[in-house]
Amino acid sequence: MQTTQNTQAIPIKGAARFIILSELILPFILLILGVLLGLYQVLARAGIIKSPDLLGINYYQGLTLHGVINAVVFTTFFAVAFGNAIMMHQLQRPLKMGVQWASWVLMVVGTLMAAWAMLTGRATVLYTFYLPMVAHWTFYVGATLLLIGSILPYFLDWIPNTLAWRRQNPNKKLPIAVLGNLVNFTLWFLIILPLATTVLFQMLPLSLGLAQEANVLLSRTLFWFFGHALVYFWLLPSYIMLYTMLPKLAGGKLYSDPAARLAFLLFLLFSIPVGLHHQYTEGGLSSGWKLWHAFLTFMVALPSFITAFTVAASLEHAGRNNGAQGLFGWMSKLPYWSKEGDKWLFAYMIAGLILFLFGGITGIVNASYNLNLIVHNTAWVVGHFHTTVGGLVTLSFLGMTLYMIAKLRGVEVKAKPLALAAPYLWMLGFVIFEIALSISGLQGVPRRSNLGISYLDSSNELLYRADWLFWSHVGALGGTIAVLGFLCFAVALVGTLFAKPVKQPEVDFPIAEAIHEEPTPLVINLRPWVTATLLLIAISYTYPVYESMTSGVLAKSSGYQSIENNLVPQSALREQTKLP
Ligand code: HAS
Repeated sequence: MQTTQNTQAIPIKGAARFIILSELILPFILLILGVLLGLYQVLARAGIIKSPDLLGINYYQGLTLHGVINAVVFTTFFAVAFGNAIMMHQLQRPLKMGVQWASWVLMVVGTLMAAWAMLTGRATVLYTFYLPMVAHWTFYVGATLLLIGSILPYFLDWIPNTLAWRRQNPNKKLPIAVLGNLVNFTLWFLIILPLATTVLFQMLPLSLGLAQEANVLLSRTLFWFFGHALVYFWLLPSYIMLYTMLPKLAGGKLYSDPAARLAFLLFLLFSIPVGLHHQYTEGGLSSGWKLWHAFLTFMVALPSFITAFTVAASLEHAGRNNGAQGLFGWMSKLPYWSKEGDKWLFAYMIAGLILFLFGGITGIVNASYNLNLIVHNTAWVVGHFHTTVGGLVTLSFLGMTLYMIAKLRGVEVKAKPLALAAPYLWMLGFVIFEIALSISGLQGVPRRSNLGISYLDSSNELLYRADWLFWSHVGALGGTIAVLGFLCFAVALVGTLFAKPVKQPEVDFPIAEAIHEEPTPLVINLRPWVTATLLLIAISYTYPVYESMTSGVLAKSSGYQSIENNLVPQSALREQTKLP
């Protein structure tokens, strides 16, 4: 089979250009609010802001907006925009505009509905939104429209285009980026199904008053069926960039084409049957099944270890190409600060990779059944996800957003020094934040708590914990540095957005060639992988779902009192959160 990575730029104009550009710009506008609310969170948690709300947005409402905008809306829009562009580029086929418009309208309307519900305090349910918390129906319908809109291109545009490409190129391997993107959206489709089940049959009826009760355990099991694989839906676009673009940006080649394909296929296999690792402490599920999911969670780290090796080998190759000597000399011959051409994009990926080292180590700790009992629901977990989704994922998405906007507008990236400083400030900020939150977590600092009006309020004799103060302040410092990085990025992005075009708009990516391209049947035939994936999901989830249905606790039992709390007006909520 021949190699197939397309490296030709494709001219783009009209509706296709508008759709991809707006799918990048709209979430970026929301992201500004999401990041600023993140700053409020970290300052409130450190007790630097001592208030139950900021500008009328209370702590939990802000936390919900921060999580939903940053982790759900920004990532979903980006995945679709990037998927559209990479499929066009690698298959050299136009997008199907009817499908794209339908997808765009559904995603935008859905986002606006959910944003309205959150901003008006009708959906203060955090980004995980599982029962027993209940939001206004517009939140669920909005989220559903966003998800349906995001999956349409996969079924009605990318799959038909891939099949047409296959017919024209029977002897060529699917380009790696196409494989990665299709794996990602296959995963997306499979995990939307359990989420839709709990949203449509449990949450929405409760919210509309059509049902009075729901099985909370079942809802959570279905949510985490979706919820952990969701993190790989965020991660895989970054991995596509690491495998297909980073080696070229660094000045070299991808070390191994089959290793890249194997990593994506292993994600398909292992991303889903691991959800119970979020429920180790949850009663009603037997420990044998939790242990099985713990085992599979270690397996899902395998493709990331493969990636660490393959990316490091590709970077070593690039460093030696750039003239490096000795065992580790290659590390100093990479274009960390290069402003030449598109090489500035390297900074976003390498800074993300360094953060991901922390995210990976903390993830393995989380996965360990016994260690998880120490860190669960503490600040430790917050550190973990700010170096994974907040680290590699956000940095690569931001860098690629800037890169794609420049190409789609036919302009040069503006304020390159700021664009280059941004990822390193973000990285520095979140390394500090991660260390601080990990230590805080081990001290027992809870996550999702407004510490400023509770444990870190010195006037509160009952709760005050002076020993939590130092690391919370260090965390606030880290968060503030990261927000500074974001502001640098925002200046470069806005400059690029309004710069005068100097060339034809195009879709173009710096796609690397591979050093090793040996034919490897294991990673070419997709059918066994899909079959094994469905089988493993069935084995891992049949009994836990049955157990949840038979031993789940109902939402109105005495352990859960918050359903009404989430539907009360803001003024009443504020009264309730006031401490004596
Ligand atoms: Fe996680 C909780 C386990 C990866 C996101 N995770 C979360 C939550 C989020 C999240 C958002 O087992 C919180 C959910 C909530 O709100 O409750 N996670 C893992 C494991 C991995 C992992 C085992 N997580 C991610 C990724 C995320 C993400 C990726 C987002 C994108 N996570 C857990 C568990 C929990 C959890 C438990 C529940 C905790 C609890 O109790 O609530 C693994 O996939 C990680 C594997 C990663 C590696 C790292 C490989 C390193 C690489 C970098 C190489 C660097 C180079 C640079 C080459 C093994 C690829 C070279 C440098 C030069 C200078 C040249």
